[in-house]
Amino acid sequence: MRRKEVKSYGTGKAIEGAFERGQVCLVVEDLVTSGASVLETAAPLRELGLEVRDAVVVIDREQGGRENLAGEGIRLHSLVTLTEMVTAKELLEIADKVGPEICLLKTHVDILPDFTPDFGSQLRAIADKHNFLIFEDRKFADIGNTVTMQYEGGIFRILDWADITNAHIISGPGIVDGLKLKGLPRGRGLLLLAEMSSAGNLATGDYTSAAVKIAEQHSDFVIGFISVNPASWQGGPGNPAFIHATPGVQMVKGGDSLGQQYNTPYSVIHDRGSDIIIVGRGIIKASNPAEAASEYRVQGWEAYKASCS
Ligand code: S5P
Repeated sequence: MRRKEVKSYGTGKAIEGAFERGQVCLVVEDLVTSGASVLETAAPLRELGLEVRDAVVVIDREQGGRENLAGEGIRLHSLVTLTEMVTAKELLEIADKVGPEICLLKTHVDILPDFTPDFGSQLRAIADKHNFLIFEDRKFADIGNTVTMQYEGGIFRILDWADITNAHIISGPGIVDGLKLKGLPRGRGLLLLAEMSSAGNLATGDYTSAAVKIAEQHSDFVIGFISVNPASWQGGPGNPAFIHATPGVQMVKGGDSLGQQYNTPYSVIHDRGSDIIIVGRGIIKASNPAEAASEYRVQGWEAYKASCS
């Protein structure tokens, strides 16, 4: 074990443990950014004659750590890399920056590598400061009894901090009854996935109509839909009080390599009759997320004004 601070009392040793010169020592750390911390550990180990050739970390933040360590003769092994991952800390920073531009912040708490129970209250404070709602994109899909527990319990306690969550209707209306049991007394709202943006998805035709029917039967708790083209729904999108939120939005039409399909803000709001554009990578992967969020907001608003005239 390497002490970060060498105490003057006790043994006063930076490195504790049973070892002999010439033995190989594997460095274990939680996270590597530039690799400086691993190198700080390797130096005193090497001074004592231990060989350091490899380091194992949970998260490689891909900010030069691998290369810097290789330069010092240490091979990096990581369980996950952060190219695709946003940490809770980064999410809170982004939330504060994009806050003035958005009406809702949609989260996936179960992908945060550093989630802690105070995440919800921290995000809540930012939401209150900028006056946006929090939408946890949990996509519940189980039977009513199970979702009551998934909504309220576990480590995420979604019910405590998310204004809105969403559910598939694959399991039938019982899922809405279950979520409503917990959410309605807390003033929460639910979006039903009536359509999806991904290629080949099965939420079409009768399935979409069934979502509308279930929403109408639970209009005290269901506030609207995740939809892609509500203007084209057979029999119409139902009660005009329902909100339509549409994912799969970028500035240009296209898609990703895993089935996502993108439409433009104009197409979504003006042509497809939706109310809210849901933008993921178009904002969080932008070099300036606040600026990107502002552009999406303006384009969405212009499209809305065009559809009013
Ligand atoms: O049908 C859907 C429903 C949802 S909620 N298609 C989606 O893409 N989503 C979510 O919207 C998806 O989970 C992701 O969080 C976001 C789209 O992200 P983007 O990076 O492709 O814009």
